Amino acid sequence: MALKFITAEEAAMFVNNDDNVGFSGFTPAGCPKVVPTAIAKRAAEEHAKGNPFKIGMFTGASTGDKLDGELARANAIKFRTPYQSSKDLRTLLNAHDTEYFDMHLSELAQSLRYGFLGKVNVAIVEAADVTENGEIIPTSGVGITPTICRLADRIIVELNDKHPKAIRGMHDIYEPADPPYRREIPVYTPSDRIGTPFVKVDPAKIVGVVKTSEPNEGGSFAPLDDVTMAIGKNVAAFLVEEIKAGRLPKEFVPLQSGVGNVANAVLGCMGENKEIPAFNVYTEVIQDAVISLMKEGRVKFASGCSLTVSNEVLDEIYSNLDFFKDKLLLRPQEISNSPEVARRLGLIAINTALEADIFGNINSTHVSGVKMMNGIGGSGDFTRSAMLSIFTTPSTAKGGKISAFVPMVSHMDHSEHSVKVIISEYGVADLRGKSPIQRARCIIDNCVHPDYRPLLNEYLEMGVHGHTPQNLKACFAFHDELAKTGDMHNVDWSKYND
Ligand code: 0RQ
Repeated sequence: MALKFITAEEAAMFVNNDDNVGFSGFTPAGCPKVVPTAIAKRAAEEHAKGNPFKIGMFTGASTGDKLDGELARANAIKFRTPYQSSKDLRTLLNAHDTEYFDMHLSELAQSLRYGFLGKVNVAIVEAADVTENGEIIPTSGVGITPTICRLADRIIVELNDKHPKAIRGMHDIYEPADPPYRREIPVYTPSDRIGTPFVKVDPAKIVGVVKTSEPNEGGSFAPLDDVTMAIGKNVAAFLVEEIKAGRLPKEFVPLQSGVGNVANAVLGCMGENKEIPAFNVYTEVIQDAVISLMKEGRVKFASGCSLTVSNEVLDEIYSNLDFFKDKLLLRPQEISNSPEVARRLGLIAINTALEADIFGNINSTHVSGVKMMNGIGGSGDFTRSAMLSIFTTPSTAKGGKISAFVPMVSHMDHSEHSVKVIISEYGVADLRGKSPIQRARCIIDNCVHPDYRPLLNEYLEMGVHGHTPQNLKACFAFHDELAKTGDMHNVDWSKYND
């Protein structure tokens, strides 16, 4: 069947008010750009005429500004899942102008197939290539592409020539069967290929192909500061000790690491520390540091869901496909983030916390317990199933006025039962095998900023009995004082301990 080439504006006409739209990609990598922008323009025009125009949105994870940003600014989003990191969208969902369902990324594709989240009317996918018989080659991120293409009534392809057709072969597309027919996902090492190099769709559903040369929206990383470097070095030193003590195999195990500056610094420090053997990566986002370590032979293979790299690094990969193609594999998030595979491979999972409590619970999502930052993303998929789950965080935020360590987290994403180790710029708290009070002492002594250690020790000495000595009247005093005075230093326990 011949492909029909259309403009972005024509493509936008296939999306109706109240439709649920699935988008390809994972982080800005692999997301469509010109069609979402045209949909946002269409929404603004309809709103100007007094007509409603809002869509439900399923994506892999966060997206680029040309997707979440444009649609949020046009107030065109009715419902959004599973993860976002857009400033404009964050404003909408914290004001309830957009309903947001924050969910584990590994679960989205199957939740769509099971029908828990409603119909997928349209799939809009970025491609490096598309054939007349319906083979779509994704670009630098996969996300939920195979599932939305299979479930959608209509498929729009954004064919982006910034991504060479020669990346065919860098993807491994596999969708598991649904219960009661599900079998194991047969990934036994990070480099195992289990699927096809393309997404196969019914070509009759492709309503149009939009050609574009829109550049990737890859960001760059902040220069490493003392705090991120210290965290990175602490992680690397801890892992070296674990190998020496025989608690990690000397061949090492694959690594998952979250997104952002701290994660990039941690990987850089691990690569520099030659006591850690060259390792494999089994993760969701492959960042710049993985690529530079691959060039040095320190990372042997990386399996992920996206190349969330800066544009310079993406160009470098595309210019050296002979070197990179057998060392990188991009999979749907149902596979890259599969808890089954994470448990089998025995991953070391390293993710970042917004706040932690002294008993080892983690808040990754809600500022002061109420305002959504981004979402849980893949952190839960990996943390619960990893062989060794680590959370990193700077000990303070906002110039020291906020302690990242508090008596009780104001929202809980990862419980004490899943969190094995916490690391700040001050040191490492190994929580394994410790009771709540032992964990609290360990975190206060090793990770908390010295300014806040006395306050948290006093909290433990308030005379509460029980296995976990939480004072339910005082446990949110840090947050209370932040809200009232703008500084957690001002906590005065006498106000809470009557
Ligand atoms: O605010 O931007 O105004 O300066 O929060 O904090 O230290 O820059 O950290 O960018 O690594 O993000 C948890 C949000 C950390 C991220 C989170 C303020 C701080 C700053 C950001 P400013 P940093 P990062 C893989 C795995 C969940 C998903 C996940 C995340 C801003 O890592 O979204 O792990 N994780 N996915 O000042 C108030 C506190 C604060 C605070 C920091 N306690 N209270 N504000 N901030 N701590 C990725 C995917 O799943 C795709």
